[in-house]
Amino acid sequence: MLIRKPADIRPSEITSETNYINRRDFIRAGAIAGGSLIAGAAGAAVIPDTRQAALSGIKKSEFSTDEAPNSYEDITTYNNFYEFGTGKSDPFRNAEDFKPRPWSIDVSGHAEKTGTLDFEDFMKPFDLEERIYRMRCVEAWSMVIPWVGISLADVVKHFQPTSKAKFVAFETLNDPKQMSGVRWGSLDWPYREGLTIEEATNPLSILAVGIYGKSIPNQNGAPIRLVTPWKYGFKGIKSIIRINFTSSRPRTSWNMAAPQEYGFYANVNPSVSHPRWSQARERRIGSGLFADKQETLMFNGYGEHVAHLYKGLDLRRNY
Ligand SMILES: Nc1nc2c(c(=O)[nH]1)N[C@H]1C(S)=C(S)[C@@H](COP(=O)(O)O)O[C@H]1N2
Ligand SMILES: [Mo]
Repeated sequence: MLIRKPADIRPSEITSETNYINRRDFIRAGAIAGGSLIAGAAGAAVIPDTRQAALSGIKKSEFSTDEAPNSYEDITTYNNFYEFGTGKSDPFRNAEDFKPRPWSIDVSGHAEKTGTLDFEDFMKPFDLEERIYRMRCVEAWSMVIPWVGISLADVVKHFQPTSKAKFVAFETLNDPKQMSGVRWGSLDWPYREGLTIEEATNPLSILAVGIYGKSIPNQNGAPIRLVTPWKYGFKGIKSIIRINFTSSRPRTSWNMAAPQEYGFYANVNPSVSHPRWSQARERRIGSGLFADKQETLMFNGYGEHVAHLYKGLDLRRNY
């Protein structure tokens, strides 16, 4: 985000990304179907990555938007995941061999239940839900993503935080062997994020483990990542290995990197500009290169569920 502004994303770059995808999926489709998909010439729809496992027992949610979701292609090829590079198509290309299993999550801090859990054991107590949410990146682009996830409020309650726990801190895996981007100093690794306990237990907050009914692809934060749809996308920390209940506000990656540009709260707010660009409007990915930008909504349109969390807080100072 420090590195490139939305205006720097040129149409030529998007074209070359599309060509790349068609080439890769052409090769993959050939391997699966013995080359019988030759008719899928340039410009054809990309074949979704069939290696993702289908998830079952997914409940619908009243919190889902009825806006049209972005395509699987948009959601899995236009990403921010600096551990795999800073370009939008880098995570798609560089995370292919990343191993999201076996995986364990360490739960620590002010809670009755703590310890290191295998991913499968971590997941067991919780129900899978579909949550179709808008996602607004601080770089002024947005998508609609049909996540599959578990309620973060359920997760927090399960571990029984004590009265000392005021925040929940998260950390991403930091593995230079698997993540080519962490060999570079683009951020101070590991990627870190955090929420207040009230934010973490808001019904909108989820830990996502899937997209479009299948397990979440590596580039989107496999095997588990945070989603808080009223906040800028950078709060949605990917590939989580650590959850820590803390009494003081945890340090968070983009706030550490540029505190005058990225705050702790990072609530979507069209009236507070980024120092280098306006946040009043956003480009919906997939709407076409010449589509008008759309208006950005306060709390990304989720105010009825979250505005009460910030009563009495000056949202211009506490950005
Ligand atoms: N570990 C980690 N998590 C991350 C990031 C990152 O670079 N590293 N980028 C963030 C940003 S800026 C955004 S907009 C979202 C993008 O999520 P998506 O690629 O699944 O759309 O992931 C967030 N989570
Ligand atoms: Mo972002």
